[in-house]
Amino acid sequence: MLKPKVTATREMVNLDGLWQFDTEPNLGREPWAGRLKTSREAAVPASFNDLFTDAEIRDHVGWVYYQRTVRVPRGWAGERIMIRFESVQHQAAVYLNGDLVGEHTGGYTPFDVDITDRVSAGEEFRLTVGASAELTNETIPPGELTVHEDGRREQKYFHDFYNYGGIARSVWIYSTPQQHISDITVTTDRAGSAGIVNYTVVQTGDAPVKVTLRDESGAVVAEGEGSEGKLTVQDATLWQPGAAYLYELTAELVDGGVLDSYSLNVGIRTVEVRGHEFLINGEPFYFTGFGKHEDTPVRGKGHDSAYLVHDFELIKWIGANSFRTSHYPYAEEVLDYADRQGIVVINETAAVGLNMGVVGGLTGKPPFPTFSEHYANENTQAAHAQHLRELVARDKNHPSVVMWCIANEPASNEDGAHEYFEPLFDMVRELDPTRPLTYAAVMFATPDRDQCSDLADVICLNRYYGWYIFSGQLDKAEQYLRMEIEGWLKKTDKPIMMTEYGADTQPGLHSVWDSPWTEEYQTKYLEMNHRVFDSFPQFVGEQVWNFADFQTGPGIHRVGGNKKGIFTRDRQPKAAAHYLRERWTRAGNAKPTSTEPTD
Ligand code: BDP
Repeated sequence: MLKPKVTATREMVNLDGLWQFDTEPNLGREPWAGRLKTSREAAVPASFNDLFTDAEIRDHVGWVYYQRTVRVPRGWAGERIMIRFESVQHQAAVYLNGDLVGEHTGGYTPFDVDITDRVSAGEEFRLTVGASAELTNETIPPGELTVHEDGRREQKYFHDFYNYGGIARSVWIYSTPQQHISDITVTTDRAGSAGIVNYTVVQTGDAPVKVTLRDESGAVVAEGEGSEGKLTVQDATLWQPGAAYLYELTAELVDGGVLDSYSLNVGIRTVEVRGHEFLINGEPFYFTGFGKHEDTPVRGKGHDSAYLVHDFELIKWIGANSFRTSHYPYAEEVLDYADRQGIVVINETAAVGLNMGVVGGLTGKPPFPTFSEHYANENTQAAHAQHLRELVARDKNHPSVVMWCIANEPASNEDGAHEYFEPLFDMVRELDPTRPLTYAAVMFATPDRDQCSDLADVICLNRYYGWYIFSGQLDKAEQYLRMEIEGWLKKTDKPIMMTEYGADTQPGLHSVWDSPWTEEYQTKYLEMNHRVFDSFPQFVGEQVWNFADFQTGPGIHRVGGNKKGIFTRDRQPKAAAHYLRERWTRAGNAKPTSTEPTD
């Protein structure tokens, strides 16, 4: 799926800004497509929840409506005209002058609505977008929706981050020629010092295809003809972690003149799992960094370029080389930026909460089986598959993306998990044979209980020894963590990494003892984990939970949100940030070595 772009043959208009906004209680349960009669306006892109002071809006379960008028540029006569929604969380209904013209389920992947036959160049239309953040056991992420006898709707969900809703990313109208390029797929390889760029162009019609590859100075380094081909770049400059280099591939439909033209960035690099190593460009790579969230004050999950730049600056300041898009695909702008900044990304789906054991709490005893009619059933699996197709379609060309993470903490220890996941892993391997696959394994999925590790190329573990178990007892935590890793090494020779480990920390709280919640404890907890990781050559990475504190749903186990951030929600460093900075800066992209404990 091609991101809308201005090219020699394409134009676009951004629809971000203030839209009229209202919620269903004021409008009734029926789909609303009339004129909104309200003085309330909501910012786009942003989650709507934290914008207003009214609790009924913040916690509204059901549809909300956004509305504005849009004028089609007068020069677009005869063009194909589309609306691109980058993210409507989680279900969208799109109305044009009152008619339903598009629907989409899945809040973290984009969709298009073709409005060519419904609008005229130079004229205005009324655009209404319904958004519902409701989650059921058949959506990804899943949730539980109860409609009470009095009509009240109650939403539960099985992840701790707040279930924000609304139009979280940009909206565009854009034009393409009628005869156009509809998709481009690029994969890369190396042959000695040469770089190989394989491309496939999908188009409407059958105009001849011309492809040109330019380097960063704009010089043409390779050319091709036809909708499929292989370009060779002599003495290629590789895309490397921490040293991004991007070529520009331009595809053109040329029949007499240029009918359509589209350009995208290409990073030449290889990714491979060999034995217990994770290789980028044939070199062992050790992941350092974080699980993140798209989460900021007031905007909620709304994309924000200022936070994007600042977060990447902090990632570089702390010496990290990577992050995981926990627990859903991030805005496409984030991946574009990671491509340009040389930051490595593990791209995760929104499949978080496929785990009834987590509902069972620390006992891990599910109230009912996760993989059953009652919860993760055939329809859930179909929604998961659709989500994966949309994710790969959007992100397949990003050099920064080195691995797909199919789910976060699914009940991979329960019966039925393998049957549920195997077809999904097979499908993604077919869609993208170039990238390794993984899932982030929950703590109940110990080496003796996990049933899905054969499906993954890298064993990714989320472990909280020293926090949820043996909290304040770091010696015991270290012993048990070590024992578990040894168990994994007996079971598999695949690379292992920690995709989550962390301790809630209230900035400003201090103690000379091992007291949970203090800044000292967060650092000691990390040091303990690192001593264990550093002693196993099979360990290929560490991503701390979390980059920053983030908003959570209601519940007494969180104090003003999840506080496991190394930075606060407004991005100030806690003490552990300085410790990590020292460790990661020293290591670069190589495996770090432990320093002595700080006491
Ligand atoms: C893990 C989840 C993550 C939570 C974290 C925590 O993957 O989303 O925020 O625990 O409890 O189980 O902090």
